[in-house]
Amino acid sequence: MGPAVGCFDSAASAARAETPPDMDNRAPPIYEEKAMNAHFKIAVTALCWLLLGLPAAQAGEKFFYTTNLHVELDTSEDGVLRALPKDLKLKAGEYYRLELVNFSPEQRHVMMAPEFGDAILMTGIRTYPQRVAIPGASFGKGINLAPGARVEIYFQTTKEGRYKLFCEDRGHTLGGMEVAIDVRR
Ligand SMILES: [Cu+2]
Repeated sequence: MGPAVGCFDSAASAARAETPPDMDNRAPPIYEEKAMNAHFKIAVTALCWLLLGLPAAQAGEKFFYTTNLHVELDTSEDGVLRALPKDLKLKAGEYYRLELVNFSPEQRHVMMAPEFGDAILMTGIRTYPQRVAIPGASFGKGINLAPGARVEIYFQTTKEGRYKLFCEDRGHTLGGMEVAIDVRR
């Protein structure tokens, strides 16, 4: 499996290279460097997959994904709580990266999705763009987002179903801070 190691490394790098730049332009230069090689790496990754017939995640790559999801939490000036988009449509068996961003200037949100957490295989959770692991955080125990915090969660969907991602603060959930997650075949 000598050549395969290189292929998996390339696959992981390609996935990272697809990370969108930070929305307020404070992304570290590493993203720009990666982006220059992105097309080449994606081509190499595609070739690896053709040759090996295996997704890179099966080699134990924690931060692998094929689809990026983005959910923004916000508290507007009129006090309305939001989580956007309201619906996420996922496919069973796929690899995802979910970005959670708290745009509330003052409020902390602890996002939960216990049933969804039981229906996936989570492989990694960390802040971005800093990439600091968050030990103990999960959809079951809660994902703590201080004002301005950004967290990325890597997982594979396993079971079909309809799930809810919501803020632990019941008032926030009732105010609209809730996202429906549909997992289908
Ligand atoms: Cu909240």
